[in-house]
Amino acid sequence: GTGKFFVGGNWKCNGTRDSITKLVADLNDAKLETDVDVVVAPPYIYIDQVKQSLTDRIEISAQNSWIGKGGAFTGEISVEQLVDIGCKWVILGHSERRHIIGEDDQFIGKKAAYALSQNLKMKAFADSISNWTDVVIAYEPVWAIGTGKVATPQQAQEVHLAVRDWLKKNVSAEVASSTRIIYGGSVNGNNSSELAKQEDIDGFLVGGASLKGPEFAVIVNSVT
Ligand code: G2H
Repeated sequence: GTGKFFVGGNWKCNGTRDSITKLVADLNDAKLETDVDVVVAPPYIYIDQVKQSLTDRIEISAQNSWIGKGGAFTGEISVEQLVDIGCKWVILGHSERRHIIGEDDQFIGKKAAYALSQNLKMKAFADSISNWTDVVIAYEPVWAIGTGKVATPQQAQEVHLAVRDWLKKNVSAEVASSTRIIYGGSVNGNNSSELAKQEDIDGFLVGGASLKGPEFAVIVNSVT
């Protein structure tokens, strides 16, 4: 693996004030290994609630951001607003936004460039990146997303290595060796430790299993 492990919880469009209160309490109670970066991504409207109540040990991500500065863009949330409310990260280019909402490479690339320009870090694949230090790449095979069908450690390793080779050829050897490449797609408390043993898997983006605090903690602690 490369550098510090990274485990993100992508809550997607789930939760209520009550369920999130419970989830935050469970996360605050969990004993998390120190050597892992831990981030959770609540729905926009609960970010402030989570920021007010969650331990500083866990950083907060948004699940999306607008492509540029805020203004007359009904229904959108700007990077500046996310930074203002205490968000450190944003997930961009998730396949649900590509396939269901129709975002394409160009649109995602614009968002990525703008988010990075405002010092929001990113977990996503994207073009238009000049500073890779703040980028985490998530590989999620579409057939593994929310299906309960996880990639085998060998399958995931093969793709992570290919992504790293791509970075080496297209960006630089240094970026290839320092950028964290995390796996997503039906990761749970039973399969995370085998996956984490693979050389090129540097952490996880967890969906369904991140909605259960104790299980999410098991995943965080399984990577060390
Ligand atoms: C894949 C993943 C997290 P899940 O999208 O982004 O979700 O773990 O539910 O497959």
